[in-house]
Amino acid sequence: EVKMSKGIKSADPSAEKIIDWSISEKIETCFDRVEAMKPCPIGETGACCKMCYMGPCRLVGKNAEEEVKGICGASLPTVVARNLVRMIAAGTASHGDHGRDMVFTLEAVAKGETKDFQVKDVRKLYRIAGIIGVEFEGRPVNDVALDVANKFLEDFGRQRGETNYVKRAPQKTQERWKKWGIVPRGIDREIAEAMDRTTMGMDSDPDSLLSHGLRTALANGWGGSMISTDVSDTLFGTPGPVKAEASMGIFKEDEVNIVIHGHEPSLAETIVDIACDPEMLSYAQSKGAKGINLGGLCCTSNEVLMRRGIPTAGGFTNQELAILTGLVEAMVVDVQCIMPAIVEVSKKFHTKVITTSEKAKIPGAQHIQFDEHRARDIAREIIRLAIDNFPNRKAKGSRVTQKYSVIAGFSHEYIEYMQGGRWRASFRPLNDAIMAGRIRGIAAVVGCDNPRVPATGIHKYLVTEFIKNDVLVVTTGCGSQACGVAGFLTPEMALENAGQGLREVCEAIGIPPILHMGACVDNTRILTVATAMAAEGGLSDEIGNMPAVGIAPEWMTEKAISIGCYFAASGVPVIFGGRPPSPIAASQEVIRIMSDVWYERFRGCLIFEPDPEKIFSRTLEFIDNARAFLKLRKYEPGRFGEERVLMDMAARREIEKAERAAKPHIGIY
Ligand code: MSK
Repeated sequence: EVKMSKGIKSADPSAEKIIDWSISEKIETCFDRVEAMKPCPIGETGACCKMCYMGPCRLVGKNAEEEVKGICGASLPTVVARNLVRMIAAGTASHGDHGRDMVFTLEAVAKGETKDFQVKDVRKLYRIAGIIGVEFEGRPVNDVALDVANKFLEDFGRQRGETNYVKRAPQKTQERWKKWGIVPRGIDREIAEAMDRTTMGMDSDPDSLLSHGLRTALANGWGGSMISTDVSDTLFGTPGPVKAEASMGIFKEDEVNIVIHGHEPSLAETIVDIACDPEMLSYAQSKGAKGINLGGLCCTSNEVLMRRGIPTAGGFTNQELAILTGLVEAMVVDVQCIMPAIVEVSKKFHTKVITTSEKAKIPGAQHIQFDEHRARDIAREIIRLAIDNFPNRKAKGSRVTQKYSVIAGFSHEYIEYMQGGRWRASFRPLNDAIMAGRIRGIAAVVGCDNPRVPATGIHKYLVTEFIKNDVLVVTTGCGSQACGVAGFLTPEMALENAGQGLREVCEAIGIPPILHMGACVDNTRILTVATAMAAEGGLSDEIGNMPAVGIAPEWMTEKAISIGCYFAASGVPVIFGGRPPSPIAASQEVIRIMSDVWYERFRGCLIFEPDPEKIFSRTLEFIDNARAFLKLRKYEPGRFGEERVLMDMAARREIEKAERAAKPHIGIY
């Protein structure tokens, strides 16, 4: 029997209200199960080896790091490293599979096999073609699209060489990858090798294992995920600023509410189109509804929020709660981060859960297989089903009315555009603002929300503290929804909360202090922005050493681990928060490699820090250390602009010496 939750479970007020109601109604959610299910104390630190059936071996006890071995003789660092590498492989596989599906859709469009999609953003297609060496001048769009699709498909199965997008990284970053042997070859090859290396009797050197983990993660960041973002932009349009709404209050009493949830945009985009069809509207009216209202969850939500302004009901932990409003006629899910529990919750209401991918079926759900060759027919079938379900809605449910405005849609291209218009687009103003100290640095606050902590709470705390301290925040995935449902994604947020320097920059450019950059695959937009900033000059000439930090405050998926590792390998210090301990907590050697050794080699690292205040202070330490390394003016709130006084080298050295003397060395833990 599951003990019902008490106390604060979510920092999203609308979610908290619904959770309270679920407790009173005795409807179980993840917030109850998380209390009942204590984590395995061996598995949660990475100390359990189940790579063969002589075990599972538990590498615990006094001096386990040195003295305890598995039956095959594997040491604790070996086991912890192997477990982490398998997480990276799984995360890379998820994003890679997503990317592959997007390429298949592009291929179908290019071959004329589907009329339901087209290349919407030809400029973006040409931009990609230029990067990967596909001739585009004077050629039919679909011929270019087919060559691009074929080149990307090679990236999945390539056995030797480099993934196409490796060359996008700054030269110096690539050199580090070459030096340490982690340039990714093919996406599937790195995943397969990760599984092979980590099995019983294979690689038992933790450093060697973790290096391959980084190679696999890079196959995600500069492979599967980046391909996914670029192909989605090509097919559905590159995002620009768009206004929308967020919170569970987006659902409408008098309309058919359809939730789109998961990660892939293809079906969701089609549902958005078909929902606007007058024929569908009149069908909804014939059933007593005033209209059709779409709302999103998780990263499918981010996809259609960024491009179409479709409102969001929030992130991962809100999925059961959306059904508990009693207002959802259909929850349409595609892939990844879908709790099977939604089917159980839906049985208490009239909601129909519809799975659409053969890769993500749920017992008890209705399955309607998506096929990009007949996307519009499938979308029509799903919307009709939801409309037919509208008369079955019962009075029962926890209604929420409050909702917040959201500005989203900050793609790489738009961030570039907003700093100079179409013809003079650049990253100069952003670099200048950082050099001047108006912007102290950049924090990417991204990733999942997690019921093991007050969900979305660490996100909210960190982003508000960062902007107060003139740190520009970029966000993706459920992190962006945590900000959205708190009302943080508006320019007004800057006026009320940001430090003076950041506020002035936001007002001058007309942006919020927290930039919503998309879904979890779109973390790659952050990589390309960092690359462009390196190319612009004045800061670091590689991604490493930039005054920028990546943070996943409430991470929980294997995808998050893969993302954290590709950021680390690209040169970004990364901090993972949430509940202690960590999946590497059992081994000091693995902790050392992922912090000190990786930092030495790549200027990035992945550290786990559960205390939100320490995450905050350590982020500022990384940023200030990077500023000092780059010999930028020391950040002081409200004091900027004078850096334009030209200093000779002797004067710079004096400043540097004084700063070094004033600041104790802050090491990497
Ligand atoms: S959906 S991976 S809970 S960000 Fe991309 Fe959210 Fe994390 Fe899933």
